[in-house]
Amino acid sequence: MKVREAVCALLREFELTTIFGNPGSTELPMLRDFPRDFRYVLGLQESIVVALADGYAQARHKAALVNLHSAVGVGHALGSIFTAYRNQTPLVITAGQQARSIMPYEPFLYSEQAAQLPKPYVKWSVEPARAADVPAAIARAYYVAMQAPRGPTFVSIPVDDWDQGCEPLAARAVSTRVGADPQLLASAAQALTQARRPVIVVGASVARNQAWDETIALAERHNAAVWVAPMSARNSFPENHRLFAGFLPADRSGIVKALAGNDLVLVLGAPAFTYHVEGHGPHVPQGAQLLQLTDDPAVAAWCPVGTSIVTDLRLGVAQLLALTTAAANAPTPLRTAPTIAARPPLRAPELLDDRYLMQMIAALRPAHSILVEEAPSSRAALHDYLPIIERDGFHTCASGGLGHGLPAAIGVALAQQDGAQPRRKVIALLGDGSAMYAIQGLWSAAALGTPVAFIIVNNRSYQALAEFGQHFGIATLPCVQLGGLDFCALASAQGLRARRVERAADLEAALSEVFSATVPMLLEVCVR
Ligand SMILES: Cc1ncc(C[n+]2csc(CCOP(=O)(O)OP(=O)(O)O)c2C)c(N)n1
Repeated sequence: MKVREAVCALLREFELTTIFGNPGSTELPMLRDFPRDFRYVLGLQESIVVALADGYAQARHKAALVNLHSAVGVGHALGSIFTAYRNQTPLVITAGQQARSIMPYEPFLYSEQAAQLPKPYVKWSVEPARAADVPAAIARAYYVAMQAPRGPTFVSIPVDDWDQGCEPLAARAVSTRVGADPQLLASAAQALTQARRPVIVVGASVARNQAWDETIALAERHNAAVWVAPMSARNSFPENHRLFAGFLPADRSGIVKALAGNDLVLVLGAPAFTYHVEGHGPHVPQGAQLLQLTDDPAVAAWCPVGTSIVTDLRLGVAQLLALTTAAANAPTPLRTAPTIAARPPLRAPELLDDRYLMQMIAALRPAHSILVEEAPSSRAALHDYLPIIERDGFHTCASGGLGHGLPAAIGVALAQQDGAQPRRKVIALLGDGSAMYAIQGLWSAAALGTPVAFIIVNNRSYQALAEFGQHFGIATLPCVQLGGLDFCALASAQGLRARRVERAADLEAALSEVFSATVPMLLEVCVR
């Protein structure tokens, strides 16, 4: 059979029949006789293509397939590939390449070191030695992408390979989860049972490994306060739970201060810890023991103190539940966050601000809706006024790279459209600066008809950077003022309905409209 037929058959078995791509001449033969059961999702620049696929894969807890244009297309995609790597999102990324017979003559579009180009931010990368090896390369790329820790893989495919002959290849069962060392886990269980006052820190792999219920049960069993790990990209614990303690800062002394008074810090599915600023001194409070369960052996290896156990989080936490008993006198957990219900509601301000916006979104958002956030300086307001209480209800990027949120939200919404039940409304909460890294993603939302509610928090600046300047003692920066951007025009130019709000009095009606829309819609909220 031809390589194209063998690959299509394999992709069907892997449920990879949606191709997220942006085509060029070197990819066209892949698309000949495009099968009816396949779908091509077009993104208008490669960084958007990869982020679309990232959101889609995360929402489905399955791999997604990407096709990029040879060298420059991969180059455009690199930022999003880095983010997918940090997000641990399983992506099989293919890219076109020039024909094998003319490679010696440095042809137009040739990527001389194609397999090297996306490294080190792919887990495996190859340009197969022969056309006949392409199906096996794609199969391996899929299995590696799905193995823990999940992540992107890359296959460069010369344009003339698709019509060459090859042997068919059947999909195999290859395990995707790892289990803990039983001895280490037993001693961890013992330490947890004996702890006077344990505290839990949850990270994104609790959500990625679908360990939501197990984590709640473990926290309740040990009456342990639960903090969210610094910069966590997913939600892993209900923020209205009595044991929810809040969000750890990304600096060392702040973490030690927040966790002080606990004798055991159990970190689930997170690095310990992600720092954003320089810090010194201990990593955990004096006298506290650190226990980490992580699905990433590299994260286990660089953890500075304590015991690290490599395991799938769902398996590992379920085993801890099986091995531990509740402490006889469960102590009162230290320091839980004031519940949002206990916070006095904000009155409508003269000039709109992000805190009031978050409060209104919390009040009006559709039940079960999913928030995809990329609005850096509004994080604190989000934490304080917009609680995330349901599993898989929140996404942001783990890399800190802007340009992910807008297309990722479309990918998450496409997964809802594709039959995830119940269908959940997707709200993309984006800073004005962030939105501009991927604004042409709106075109894909319009083309797909995915009913994302895009909310732009327009403060006309890179506010987070203006604020971060103070950390370095810099009062004013020459590069943080935006302004002059008309998001309604940018949206309607790409086929989206759009509306702008400047006064608090108009916010409720506008939010209600964008939340009930059955098509993608953008709401630009001008805040001070
Ligand atoms: C790809 C990329 N480039 C630059 C940055 C640095 N950066 C961090 S926050 C920020 C400002 C974002 O502005 P906006 O989305 O308007 O949100 P605000 O800070 O105003 O809340 C920038 C540029 C980044 N994180 N990623």
